[in-house]
Amino acid sequence: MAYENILVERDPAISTITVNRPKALNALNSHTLRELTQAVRECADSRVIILTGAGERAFVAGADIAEMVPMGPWQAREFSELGHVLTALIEDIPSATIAAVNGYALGGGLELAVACDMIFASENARLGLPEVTLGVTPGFGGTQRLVRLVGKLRAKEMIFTGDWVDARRAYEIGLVNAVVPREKLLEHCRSIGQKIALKGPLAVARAKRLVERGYDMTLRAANRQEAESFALLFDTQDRREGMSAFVEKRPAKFTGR
Ligand code: DAK
Repeated sequence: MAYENILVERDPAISTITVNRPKALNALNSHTLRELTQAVRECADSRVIILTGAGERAFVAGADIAEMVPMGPWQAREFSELGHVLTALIEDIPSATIAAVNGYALGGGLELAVACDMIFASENARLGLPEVTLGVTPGFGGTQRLVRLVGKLRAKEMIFTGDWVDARRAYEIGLVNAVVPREKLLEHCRSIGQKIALKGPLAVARAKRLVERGYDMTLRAANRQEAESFALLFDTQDRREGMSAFVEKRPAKFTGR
């Protein structure tokens, strides 16, 4: 499918989706949110999806403020829904998702990143939820997902003050997996993606689901779900291949069955 505001490189192993509105620092308007949702659906059979922003300055500098200016409550609700559909989809698909944060990740941009399974940031990255500066709250799940990553105290400080953190501080508070030089960011994300793509596809997809669903469950229920998943995987070709390959001292060739 042809897209206007995003670039999509689709590949069975690692797909890359780039938000491509560099003149607006890749701000997310509704059209871009719809395109991203469509692209993530299209790439959901890839083992890994990398999300990043075009240009040198921004991953995504937030929801598009110009588009939000004339909105009333009903349009705002619909706009927020677009963000929630996209971020929930990112969490639900079997692909591992990696945010390559190459500059500003503000507001809706940070909310997009924290819906991903991993976040790698370039040294120039700045991350924050400045919505209160505009008189609104985060609207794409930021109040919930940021808390789960960095804890209530730090999340509240970021959300109530609207202050950004730099990449080093983001790493210190557990908001990003690692900080890498700008020119090495995509290469680094791809190398992590390649490692994931070599592992058992069913196992990685199950592990993602267990982590995501487990958050909303009691520890007991989540552990029971883990035991059931573990048992189910024993009936797969991938499990037989993975264990045989270990015993035969060769790399495993997984088929996802
Ligand atoms: N939206 C629209 N355009 C943006 C933008 C944004 N978020 N961020 C940057 N731009 C545009 C600028 O308007 C400018 O366009 P021109 O004037 O050149 O046409 C261009 O990108 C370059 O930006 P600057 O000239 O401002 O560049 P600087 O280097 O001076 O500053 C900056 C960079 C990132 C510090 C600054 O652009 C900035 O503060 N941007 C806004 C960051 C921000 O506040 N982001 C959060 C947006 S609010 C909800 C639903 C959703 C949300 C909330 C509620 N509900 C329904 C409840 C989500 C909210 C947000 O994400």
